Amino acid sequence: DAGKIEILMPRPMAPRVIEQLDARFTLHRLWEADDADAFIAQHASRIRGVATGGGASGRVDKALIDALPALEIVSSFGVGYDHVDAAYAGTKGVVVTNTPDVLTDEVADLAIGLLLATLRKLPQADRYLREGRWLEKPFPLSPTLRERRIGILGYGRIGKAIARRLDAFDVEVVYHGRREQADAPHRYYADLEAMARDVDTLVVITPGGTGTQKLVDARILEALGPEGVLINVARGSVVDEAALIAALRDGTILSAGLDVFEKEPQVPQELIEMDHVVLLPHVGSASVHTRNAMAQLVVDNLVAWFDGKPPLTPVPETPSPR
Ligand code: 8YV
Repeated sequence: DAGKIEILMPRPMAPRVIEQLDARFTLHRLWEADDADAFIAQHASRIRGVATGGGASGRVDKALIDALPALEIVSSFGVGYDHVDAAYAGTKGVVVTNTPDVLTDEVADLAIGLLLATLRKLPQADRYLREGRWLEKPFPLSPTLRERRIGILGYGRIGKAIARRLDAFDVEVVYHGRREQADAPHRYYADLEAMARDVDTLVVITPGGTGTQKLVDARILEALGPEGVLINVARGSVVDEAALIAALRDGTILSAGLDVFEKEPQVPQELIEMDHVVLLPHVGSASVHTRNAMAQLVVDNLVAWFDGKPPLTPVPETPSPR
Protein backbone atom coordinates (compact mmCIF):
# COMPACT_ATOMS: atom_id res chain seq x y z
CA ASP A 1 0.00 0.00 0.00
CA ALA A 2 3.00 2.29 -0.31
CA GLY A 3 2.02 5.74 -1.49
CA LYS A 4 -1.64 5.42 -0.57
CA ILE A 5 -3.19 8.27 1.38
CA GLU A 6 -3.89 7.27 4.99
CA ILE A 7 -7.29 7.74 6.63
CA LEU A 8 -8.26 7.16 10.26
CA MET A 9 -11.67 5.78 11.20
CA PRO A 10 -12.25 6.00 14.99
CA ARG A 11 -15.30 3.69 15.12
CA PRO A 12 -16.95 1.31 12.64
CA MET A 13 -19.01 2.91 9.87
CA ALA A 14 -21.32 1.45 7.19
CA PRO A 15 -19.77 -1.38 5.12
CA ARG A 16 -20.10 0.70 1.94
CA VAL A 17 -17.95 3.43 3.53
CA ILE A 18 -15.31 0.96 4.71
CA GLU A 19 -15.21 -0.92 1.37
CA GLN A 20 -14.80 2.21 -0.73
CA LEU A 21 -12.21 3.77 1.58
CA ASP A 22 -10.28 0.48 1.68
CA ALA A 23 -10.19 0.43 -2.12
CA ARG A 24 -8.84 3.94 -2.49
CA PHE A 25 -6.90 4.68 0.72
CA THR A 26 -5.07 2.97 3.55
CA LEU A 27 -7.80 2.84 6.16
CA HIS A 28 -6.78 2.66 9.82
CA ARG A 29 -9.45 1.05 12.02
CA LEU A 30 -8.89 2.63 15.41
CA TRP A 31 -11.46 0.43 17.14
CA GLU A 32 -9.36 -2.66 16.38
CA ALA A 33 -6.30 -1.23 18.16
CA ASP A 34 -5.50 -2.49 21.66
CA ASP A 35 -4.10 0.89 22.69
CA ALA A 36 -5.76 3.74 20.79
CA ASP A 37 -3.26 6.42 21.86
CA ALA A 38 -0.26 4.29 20.92
CA PHE A 39 -1.90 3.42 17.59
CA ILE A 40 -2.53 7.10 16.80
CA ALA A 41 1.02 8.05 17.83
CA GLN A 42 2.42 5.34 15.54
CA HIS A 43 0.51 6.50 12.42
CA ALA A 44 -0.14 10.19 13.22
CA SER A 45 2.46 11.73 10.93
CA ARG A 46 0.86 10.11 7.84
CA ILE A 47 -2.86 10.41 8.59
CA ARG A 48 -4.37 13.04 6.29
CA GLY A 49 -8.07 12.33 6.71
CA VAL A 50 -10.55 11.18 9.35
CA ALA A 51 -13.90 9.51 8.61
CA THR A 52 -16.25 9.54 11.57
CA GLY A 53 -19.76 8.49 12.41
CA GLY A 54 -20.12 10.59 15.54
CA GLY A 55 -21.19 9.40 18.96
CA ALA A 56 -18.92 9.29 21.99
CA SER A 57 -16.37 6.98 20.31
CA GLY A 58 -16.44 9.01 17.09
CA ARG A 59 -15.56 12.37 18.64
CA VAL A 60 -12.99 14.49 16.85
CA ASP A 61 -11.92 16.92 19.57
CA LYS A 62 -8.99 19.30 20.03
CA ALA A 63 -6.82 16.51 21.40
CA LEU A 64 -7.31 14.28 18.35
CA ILE A 65 -6.85 17.18 15.93
CA ASP A 66 -3.63 18.17 17.73
CA ALA A 67 -2.43 14.56 17.65
CA LEU A 68 -2.69 14.49 13.83
CA PRO A 69 -0.24 17.07 12.41
CA ALA A 70 -0.83 16.02 8.76
CA LEU A 71 -4.63 16.16 9.04
CA GLU A 72 -6.37 17.92 6.12
CA ILE A 73 -10.00 16.82 6.30
CA VAL A 74 -12.58 15.34 8.68
CA SER A 75 -15.48 13.74 6.80
CA SER A 76 -18.36 13.29 9.21
CA PHE A 77 -21.53 11.21 8.83
CA GLY A 78 -24.74 13.09 9.67
CA VAL A 79 -25.87 16.65 9.15
CA GLY A 80 -25.21 17.45 12.82
CA TYR A 81 -21.50 17.59 13.65
CA ASP A 82 -21.48 18.53 17.33
CA HIS A 83 -19.06 15.60 17.87
CA VAL A 84 -16.43 17.43 15.79
CA ASP A 85 -14.67 20.55 17.08
CA ALA A 86 -15.16 22.26 13.73
CA ALA A 87 -14.24 25.72 15.04
CA TYR A 88 -10.87 24.43 16.24
CA ALA A 89 -10.34 22.45 13.04
CA GLY A 90 -10.99 25.68 11.13
CA THR A 91 -8.25 27.51 13.02
CA LYS A 92 -5.87 24.70 12.00
CA GLY A 93 -6.92 24.90 8.34
CA VAL A 94 -8.57 21.49 8.59
CA VAL A 95 -11.67 21.02 6.41
CA VAL A 96 -14.76 19.51 8.06
CA THR A 97 -17.57 18.07 5.95
CA ASN A 98 -21.01 16.76 6.98
CA THR A 99 -23.89 15.13 5.06
CA PRO A 100 -26.62 17.77 4.60
CA ASP A 101 -29.43 17.80 2.01
CA VAL A 102 -29.51 14.05 1.36
CA LEU A 103 -31.40 13.52 4.64
CA THR A 104 -33.59 16.65 4.71
CA ASP A 105 -36.82 15.08 3.43
CA GLU A 106 -36.34 11.88 5.44
CA VAL A 107 -35.96 13.73 8.75
CA ALA A 108 -38.84 16.09 7.90
CA ASP A 109 -41.07 13.09 7.12
CA LEU A 110 -40.12 11.49 10.43
CA ALA A 111 -40.86 14.71 12.31
CA ILE A 112 -44.38 14.79 10.86
CA GLY A 113 -44.85 11.10 11.66
CA LEU A 114 -43.68 11.62 15.22
CA LEU A 115 -45.92 14.66 15.64
CA LEU A 116 -48.99 12.77 14.45
CA ALA A 117 -48.04 9.66 16.45
CA THR A 118 -47.71 11.77 19.59
CA LEU A 119 -50.96 13.72 19.14
CA ARG A 120 -53.10 10.81 17.96
CA LYS A 121 -51.35 8.33 20.30
CA LEU A 122 -50.60 5.83 17.56
CA PRO A 123 -48.10 3.68 19.51
CA GLN A 124 -50.46 3.62 22.49
CA ALA A 125 -53.38 2.64 20.23
CA ASP A 126 -51.29 -0.17 18.73
CA ARG A 127 -50.42 -1.43 22.22
CA TYR A 128 -54.09 -1.18 23.20
CA LEU A 129 -55.19 -3.40 20.32
CA ARG A 130 -52.45 -5.98 20.90
CA GLU A 131 -53.34 -6.18 24.59
CA GLY A 132 -56.89 -7.16 23.58
CA ARG A 133 -58.37 -4.09 25.24
CA TRP A 134 -60.34 -3.03 22.13
CA LEU A 135 -62.57 -6.05 22.80
CA GLU A 136 -63.63 -4.41 26.06
CA LYS A 137 -64.08 -0.78 24.96
CA PRO A 138 -62.94 1.68 22.27
CA PHE A 139 -59.59 3.43 22.56
CA PRO A 140 -59.95 6.77 24.42
CA LEU A 141 -60.24 9.91 22.29
CA SER A 142 -56.91 11.61 21.59
CA PRO A 143 -55.66 15.19 21.30
CA THR A 144 -55.50 16.60 17.77
CA LEU A 145 -53.37 18.46 15.25
CA ARG A 146 -56.48 20.44 14.28
CA GLU A 147 -56.31 24.15 15.12
CA ARG A 148 -52.81 23.86 16.50
CA ARG A 149 -50.24 26.61 16.19
CA ILE A 150 -46.82 25.19 15.57
CA GLY A 151 -43.51 26.86 16.33
CA ILE A 152 -40.45 25.55 14.54
CA LEU A 153 -37.26 26.05 16.54
CA GLY A 154 -34.51 26.12 13.90
CA TYR A 155 -35.56 27.23 10.42
CA GLY A 156 -32.74 25.68 8.46
CA ARG A 157 -32.99 23.16 5.65
CA ILE A 158 -34.88 20.56 7.71
CA GLY A 159 -36.93 23.12 9.64
CA LYS A 160 -38.18 24.62 6.39
CA ALA A 161 -39.00 21.16 5.01
CA ILE A 162 -41.06 20.43 8.13
CA ALA A 163 -42.82 23.80 7.83
CA ARG A 164 -43.64 23.12 4.15
CA ARG A 165 -45.19 19.78 5.06
CA LEU A 166 -47.19 21.33 7.88
CA ASP A 167 -48.61 23.94 5.47
CA ALA A 168 -50.38 21.06 3.71
CA PHE A 169 -52.03 20.12 7.02
CA ASP A 170 -53.73 23.56 7.24
CA VAL A 171 -52.20 24.55 10.56
CA GLU A 172 -50.50 27.81 11.47
CA VAL A 173 -46.70 27.64 11.38
CA VAL A 174 -44.24 30.17 12.82
CA TYR A 175 -40.53 29.95 13.53
CA HIS A 176 -37.66 31.07 15.72
CA GLY A 177 -34.00 31.05 14.76
CA ARG A 178 -30.96 33.23 15.16
CA ARG A 179 -32.18 35.57 12.47
CA GLU A 180 -35.23 36.34 10.37
CA GLN A 181 -35.00 34.79 6.92
CA ALA A 182 -35.77 36.78 3.81
CA ASP A 183 -38.84 35.68 1.84
CA ALA A 184 -39.91 33.17 4.50
CA PRO A 185 -43.63 32.39 4.17
CA HIS A 186 -43.90 31.95 7.96
CA ARG A 187 -43.93 34.52 10.75
CA TYR A 188 -40.65 35.05 12.61
CA TYR A 189 -40.22 35.39 16.37
CA ALA A 190 -36.95 36.93 17.53
CA ASP A 191 -37.66 35.63 21.04
CA LEU A 192 -38.16 31.91 21.72
CA GLU A 193 -40.18 32.44 24.90
CA ALA A 194 -42.56 34.83 23.10
CA MET A 195 -43.06 32.19 20.39
CA ALA A 196 -43.59 29.43 22.97
CA ARG A 197 -46.30 31.56 24.60
CA ASP A 198 -48.12 32.03 21.27
CA VAL A 199 -47.96 28.39 20.09
CA ASP A 200 -49.04 25.06 21.60
CA THR A 201 -46.65 22.84 19.65
CA LEU A 202 -42.88 23.21 19.47
CA VAL A 203 -40.80 21.30 16.93
CA VAL A 204 -37.09 21.36 17.76
CA ILE A 205 -34.79 21.05 14.72
CA THR A 206 -31.86 23.35 15.53
CA PRO A 207 -28.21 22.18 15.51
CA GLY A 208 -26.76 20.84 18.78
CA GLY A 209 -23.56 22.12 20.36
CA THR A 210 -22.68 24.78 22.87
CA GLY A 211 -24.76 27.55 21.25
CA THR A 212 -28.06 25.70 21.72
CA GLN A 213 -27.43 23.90 25.02
CA LYS A 214 -30.71 23.58 27.00
CA LEU A 215 -32.38 26.25 24.86
CA VAL A 216 -35.69 24.62 25.74
CA ASP A 217 -35.75 24.88 29.53
CA ALA A 218 -38.39 25.04 32.29
CA ARG A 219 -39.27 28.62 31.31
CA ILE A 220 -39.98 27.70 27.67
CA LEU A 221 -42.01 24.62 28.66
CA GLU A 222 -44.06 26.74 31.06
CA ALA A 223 -44.71 29.22 28.23
CA LEU A 224 -45.78 26.37 25.91
CA GLY A 225 -48.53 25.59 28.39
CA PRO A 226 -50.89 22.76 29.41
CA GLU A 227 -51.89 21.87 25.83
CA GLY A 228 -48.25 21.99 24.82
CA VAL A 229 -46.58 19.28 22.76
CA LEU A 230 -42.80 19.15 22.31
CA ILE A 231 -41.28 17.31 19.36
CA ASN A 232 -37.49 16.94 19.32
CA VAL A 233 -35.75 15.59 16.22
CA ALA A 234 -32.58 17.64 16.73
CA ARG A 235 -30.25 16.84 19.62
CA GLY A 236 -31.06 15.88 23.21
CA SER A 237 -28.70 18.65 24.34
CA VAL A 238 -31.10 21.34 23.07
CA VAL A 239 -33.71 20.40 25.69
CA ASP A 240 -33.24 20.42 29.47
CA GLU A 241 -34.27 16.78 29.94
CA ALA A 242 -34.80 17.03 33.70
CA ALA A 243 -37.04 20.07 33.21
CA LEU A 244 -38.92 18.24 30.45
CA ILE A 245 -39.53 15.21 32.67
CA ALA A 246 -40.84 17.48 35.44
CA ALA A 247 -43.09 19.38 32.98
CA LEU A 248 -44.52 16.11 31.62
CA ARG A 249 -45.02 14.71 35.10
CA ASP A 250 -46.88 17.69 36.56
CA GLY A 251 -48.92 18.62 33.46
CA THR A 252 -47.03 21.82 32.66
CA ILE A 253 -47.17 20.49 29.07
CA LEU A 254 -49.39 17.80 27.55
CA SER A 255 -46.95 15.43 25.88
CA ALA A 256 -43.76 14.97 23.92
CA GLY A 257 -42.43 13.04 20.95
CA LEU A 258 -38.68 12.50 21.25
CA ASP A 259 -36.25 11.01 18.74
CA VAL A 260 -33.16 12.25 20.62
CA PHE A 261 -31.96 12.26 24.23
CA GLU A 262 -29.24 13.80 26.37
CA LYS A 263 -27.23 10.59 26.91
CA GLU A 264 -28.12 8.32 23.99
CA PRO A 265 -28.70 5.42 23.94
CA GLN A 266 -29.55 5.87 27.63
CA VAL A 267 -33.14 7.08 28.05
CA PRO A 268 -34.30 8.17 31.51
CA GLN A 269 -36.49 5.56 33.22
CA GLU A 270 -39.01 8.32 34.07
CA LEU A 271 -39.68 8.84 30.34
CA ILE A 272 -39.87 5.11 29.62
CA GLU A 273 -42.53 4.77 32.31
CA MET A 274 -44.69 7.60 30.92
CA ASP A 275 -47.52 6.43 28.68
CA HIS A 276 -48.24 9.89 27.27
CA VAL A 277 -44.94 10.33 25.43
CA VAL A 278 -43.66 8.74 22.23
CA LEU A 279 -39.99 7.71 22.26
CA LEU A 280 -37.92 6.77 19.22
CA PRO A 281 -34.31 5.45 19.14
CA HIS A 282 -32.85 8.32 17.04
CA VAL A 283 -34.23 7.16 13.69
CA GLY A 284 -34.78 10.53 11.98
CA SER A 285 -32.59 9.71 8.99
CA ALA A 286 -32.55 5.96 9.52
CA SER A 287 -33.95 4.50 6.28
CA VAL A 288 -31.80 2.28 4.07
CA HIS A 289 -32.14 4.76 1.20
CA THR A 290 -31.09 7.83 3.15
CA ARG A 291 -28.35 6.19 5.22
CA ASN A 292 -26.82 4.91 1.95
CA ALA A 293 -26.88 8.43 0.52
CA MET A 294 -25.26 9.83 3.67
CA ALA A 295 -22.59 7.11 3.65
CA GLN A 296 -21.80 7.84 0.00
CA LEU A 297 -21.39 11.53 0.74
CA VAL A 298 -18.85 10.73 3.48
CA VAL A 299 -16.80 8.84 0.88
CA ASP A 300 -17.34 11.38 -1.91
CA ASN A 301 -16.09 14.27 0.24
CA LEU A 302 -12.81 12.44 0.93
CA VAL A 303 -12.40 11.37 -2.69
CA ALA A 304 -13.07 14.91 -3.98
CA TRP A 305 -10.58 16.40 -1.53
CA PHE A 306 -7.79 13.95 -2.30
CA ASP A 307 -8.47 14.35 -6.04
CA GLY A 308 -7.50 17.99 -5.49
CA LYS A 309 -11.06 19.29 -5.79
CA PRO A 310 -13.07 21.37 -3.30
CA PRO A 311 -14.92 19.35 -0.64
CA LEU A 312 -18.56 18.79 -1.64
CA THR A 313 -20.25 19.79 1.61
CA PRO A 314 -17.92 21.73 3.92
CA VAL A 315 -19.41 23.08 7.17
CA PRO A 316 -19.47 26.89 7.66
CA GLU A 317 -16.58 26.82 10.16
CA THR A 318 -14.26 25.57 7.42
CA PRO A 319 -12.28 28.58 6.16
CA SER A 320 -12.60 28.97 2.36
CA PRO A 321 -11.25 25.58 1.32
CA ARG A 322 -9.70 25.28 -2.20
C1 8YV B 1 -27.55 10.26 12.50
C2 8YV B 1 -28.24 12.68 12.78
O1 8YV B 1 -28.25 9.31 13.23
O2 8YV B 1 -27.60 13.59 10.73
C3 8YV B 1 -27.66 13.74 11.93
O3 8YV B 1 -27.29 14.78 12.47
O4 8YV B 1 -28.52 12.88 13.90
C4 8YV B 1 -28.52 11.33 12.22
O5 8YV B 1 -28.78 11.41 10.86
C5 8YV B 1 -26.32 10.53 13.28
O6 8YV B 1 -25.59 11.57 12.79
C6 8YV B 1 -25.50 9.27 13.29
O7 8YV B 1 -24.35 9.42 13.98
